Amino acid sequence: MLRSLSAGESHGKAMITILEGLPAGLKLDLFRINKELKRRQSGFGRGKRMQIEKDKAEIISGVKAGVTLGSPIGLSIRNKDFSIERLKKVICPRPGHADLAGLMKYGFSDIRSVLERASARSTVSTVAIGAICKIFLEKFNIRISSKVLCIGGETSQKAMRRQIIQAVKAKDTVGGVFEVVAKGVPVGLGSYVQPDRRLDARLAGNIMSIPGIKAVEIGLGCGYGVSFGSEVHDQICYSKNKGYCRKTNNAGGIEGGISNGENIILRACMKPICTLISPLDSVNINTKKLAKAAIERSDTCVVEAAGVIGESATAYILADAFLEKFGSDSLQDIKESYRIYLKRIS
Ligand code: EPS
Repeated sequence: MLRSLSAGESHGKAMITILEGLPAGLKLDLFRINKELKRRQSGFGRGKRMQIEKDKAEIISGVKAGVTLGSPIGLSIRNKDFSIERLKKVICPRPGHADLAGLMKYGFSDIRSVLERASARSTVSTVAIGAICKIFLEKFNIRISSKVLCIGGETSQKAMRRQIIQAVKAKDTVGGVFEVVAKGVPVGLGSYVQPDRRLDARLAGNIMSIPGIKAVEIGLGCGYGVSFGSEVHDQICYSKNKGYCRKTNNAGGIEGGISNGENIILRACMKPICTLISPLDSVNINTKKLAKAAIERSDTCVVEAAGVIGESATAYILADAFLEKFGSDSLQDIKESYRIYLKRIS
């Protein structure tokens, strides 16, 4: 079973994360991990922090001569903007962020104490461990990608870009929808025997844990709500060379909480970033008087980056489910276990 823990504030010394449960014998490519981190920083509409940080992971533990030991993998990504002790106090909570709820929950007098950890900067850790999980999954020809489906309701590249430019001009922000697809996933990951073992529940939960995500769909998603069963359930077929297959994939590769061998397809909605340069109404937490929300350096649109983070969140769950089914001590044993399984089901 995979376990991970992350720590670090947006303007603290570093973002650190530990990934426990990966097998021994996996060659880790640091260049590949850093390439994923660079993808996270990209996208039209990203903010000025992305010009400051050049996120690179430093492997602290769990690896010898570039190969995993089966012990916890510790990673550190330093913050070039290490300024937490000298940043100004924040006293007007931003609608949509953790500011007010966090202030009340933890009893702070400065919203900065909330936003430092609530910041989307924490997704650096998600992508660092997600990159490692991708490297593991690719040993079994499982590959994960993402694409932006819409921004501000527009779906063509040109119109999406126009929406972002319009948001910049209006000192506003804009959200959208991205899709993650996992190919090569074998039938049999996850299980219906317990709610917390259902693969769809685990995937949806991990995608939903990305800051700013407000909806997750699998396959046809809410489309099922406006259809008859005869229109949407994926009819089953069989062929000598492919074995069991489906004529359609409305289920998005998961039935009964178990991967069914089709592509796993997820869609998620990333809300518009909460910091607006033309701020919304809020309340000064000291005077309780009406005030404009705080303005923090931020992005105009992060939907493309959210797709990259969504890939990592998906990779983590699929790697966890894969290890749960085929063992997790050594890559060599897992490969043998997988070979025997594929032979049996074919
Ligand atoms: C981000 C880091 C943050 C923000 C942004 C994304 O850095 P800073 O606050 O120093 O600019 O730019 O965070 C948010 C959009 C948010 O709402 O928390 C990052 O690394 O992705």
